[in-house]
Amino acid sequence: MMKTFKYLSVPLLVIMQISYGQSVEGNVDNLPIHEYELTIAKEKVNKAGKEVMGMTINGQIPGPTLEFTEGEYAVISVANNMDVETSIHWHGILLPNFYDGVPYLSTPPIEPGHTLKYEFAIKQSGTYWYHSHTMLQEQSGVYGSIVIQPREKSLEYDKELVVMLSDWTNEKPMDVLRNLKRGNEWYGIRKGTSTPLNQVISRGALGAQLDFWRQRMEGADIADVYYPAFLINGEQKVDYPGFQQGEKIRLRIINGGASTSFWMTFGGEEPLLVSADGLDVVPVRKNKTFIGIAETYDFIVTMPVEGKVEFKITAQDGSGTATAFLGKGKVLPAKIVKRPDKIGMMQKMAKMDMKMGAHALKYRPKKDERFKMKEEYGMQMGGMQGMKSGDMDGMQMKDEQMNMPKDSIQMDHSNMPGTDMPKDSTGMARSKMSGMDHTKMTNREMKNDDAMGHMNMNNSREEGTDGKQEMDMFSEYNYDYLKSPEKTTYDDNIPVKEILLNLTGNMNRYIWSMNGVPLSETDKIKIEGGQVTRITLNNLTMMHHPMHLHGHFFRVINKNGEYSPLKHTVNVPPMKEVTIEFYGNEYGDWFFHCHILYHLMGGMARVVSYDTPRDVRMKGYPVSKLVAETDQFYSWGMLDAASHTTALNLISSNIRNQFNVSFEYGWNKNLEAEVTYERYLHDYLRVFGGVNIENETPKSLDNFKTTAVIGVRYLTPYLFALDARIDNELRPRIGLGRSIMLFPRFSVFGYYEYQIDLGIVNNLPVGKDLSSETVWSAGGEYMLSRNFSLMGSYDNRFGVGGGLSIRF
Ligand SMILES: [Cu+2]
Repeated sequence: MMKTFKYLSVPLLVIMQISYGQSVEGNVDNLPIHEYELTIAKEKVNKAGKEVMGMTINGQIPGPTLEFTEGEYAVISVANNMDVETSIHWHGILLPNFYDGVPYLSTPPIEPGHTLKYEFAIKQSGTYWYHSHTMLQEQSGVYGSIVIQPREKSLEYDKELVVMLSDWTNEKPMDVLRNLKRGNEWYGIRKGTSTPLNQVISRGALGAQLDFWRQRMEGADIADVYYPAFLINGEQKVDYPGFQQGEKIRLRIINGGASTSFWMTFGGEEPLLVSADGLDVVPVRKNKTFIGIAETYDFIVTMPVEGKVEFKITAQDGSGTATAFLGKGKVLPAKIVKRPDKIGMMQKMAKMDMKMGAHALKYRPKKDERFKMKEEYGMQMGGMQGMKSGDMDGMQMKDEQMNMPKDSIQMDHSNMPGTDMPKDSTGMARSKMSGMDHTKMTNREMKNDDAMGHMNMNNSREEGTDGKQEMDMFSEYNYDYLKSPEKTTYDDNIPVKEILLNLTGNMNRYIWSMNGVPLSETDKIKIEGGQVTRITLNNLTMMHHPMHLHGHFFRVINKNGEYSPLKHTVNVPPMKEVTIEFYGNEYGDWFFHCHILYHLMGGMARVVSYDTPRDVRMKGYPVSKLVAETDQFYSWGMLDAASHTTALNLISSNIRNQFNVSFEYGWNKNLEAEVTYERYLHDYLRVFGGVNIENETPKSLDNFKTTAVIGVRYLTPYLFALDARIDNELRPRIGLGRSIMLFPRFSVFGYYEYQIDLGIVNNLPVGKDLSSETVWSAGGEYMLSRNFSLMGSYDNRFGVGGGLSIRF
């Protein structure tokens, strides 16, 4: 009975299973028990040339592979030997809500010194993984793989190898997030992915840059964090010499990266992609393949007669690679994936007339503006009248991606049920259409290319491509190569609930949300058992978001129609729309979130709720604690120690609130200190109030003047920071500041401030004794490291000087 999970297209059986509570699990008493013990501890580890504190499972990173057979009953004890709470989430596993492992939502956290026993029936097979769902612990090493063998083997191969991919930082993950929150440019500089103005201009992209700046965007973005190492099974380079010629090796590849998606390439002959997110797909020969964060893909690699096969992963932004070798002898190299051209992407996007800058933090979070938002922002269809983005996807067909004409899949599905496909020795479904005239298809493709010639947007012309241009700059990310061997559709009679989620984000403040509302300001998404929930994910940001739904497999609607694949994680490319749908056969509350950990912590998450009574065992573990993790205060400071002035700035900020303390002391003994509290009305606008102390009066520098100030701060189009205020003597003041990176590491900045003293409070007639004051400064900053910069500036009060800026 439990086998039905895989093919939710059998609605009758599924409906019969719906009865909330434990009964969904059926009788588990007779299942063979398979036990594991895991211990999570803090330990010194060296993954990237430096010994730092990491978090290990049973003393290792990644943790051990948990192996099961479908039909067993898993009992996994997780002991917490750390001084902080932890948790384990079983990613992609269908299990009772209580054991899903999201602390405070479905499962209690594992307190320091405590052990939690997770137990569930294994109702599926395939490649999955597990990881901590507490804060950023996954980045520190709390992840491992799960392999579940099917009751009956569906694929033929000789050996298998788990391949766990991840990213590694030597920094404390919370420091990484703090640096993202403060907008530190260092990570981009460090990995060479920043796009300073000199490069933009030399590429003739100033117009595009201005277009981006006008919409308050710095540029096209791919990945935010600098990683000194990317890992395969915990190593930057790893050898598996034990495979013999002719053997078929099933690679079970899992992306356990905290914020890195990868391009995978293989040396030797084209590998056979056989499964995605744990479930079998119609096998397809495919080499260069994208793996989003938290996805899993299984490939069967046939060992060559001679040499060892290189398996290479390249971080999506081209900032690093890792390699595994299978076999012995001469290396059969994997294709090199070129670094994406961010300036080129920006130019193309500017040309496509994309409307950016949708709010990541709306003014009125409770007001439903989803559809307005979708209409206003995103891909504007000006340049491609009458075409839907889906059409665009469907039109690109790269030969290298498949050994089967994709086009044919669009034909009448009823004629080609997947089960009718004969299987060859590798278990590959040999398509009836594989003999189809391939040249003809190529001609058609080329015709499409011609028709759309003006929007050819091949942004990564990697080696091995025959130079064919792509329609759409993100088409290489679509899932059209994934086809379920079975129909995945639901019965027409089942009611469908449609949900629109615009994916929104703000790089300046590193706030991530959906529909402009972060997790901390929203209610649960109510869904119903016995219904189909169809979610349209409309990405209005410049980043990819790998969206993961707990406890369910959803259909990712692609060109394969009724045979669209089932997945647990779907990558949504920038400015693209992806529709997923799933059948409600669960109970409880499930997390739905972006699997970039830093985006999840930034608020890009929702609770999907069947609105069933909360498990009594969750008493004392309020969900508000989970929500609060996404709305923490982050604090940072900066000290300028220069020959002409000393300045100190301290900021503490969560999503809506910010505290600022600033202190400035010039060589002429001018002193100004200010404490303000500000409230973000939306991403770009905040109101503030506070106290200002200044000794800078025309008559005497010993005379301190304390004033109360209120005002607004606003991030203008073209990214100017505007500060407009008035003090209790009714003196208005306006300030404007901007910083631009001219060269790698080198930025210029300018600040202008104008204050008028109308003398109103002193009861002088307006116009009499009117004085004004102008303050301005301009300078440059050269970043030495994440925390240090050399700076020099001219200030109209203090003159010329230079010194050191320290970020802490
Ligand atoms: Cu994201």
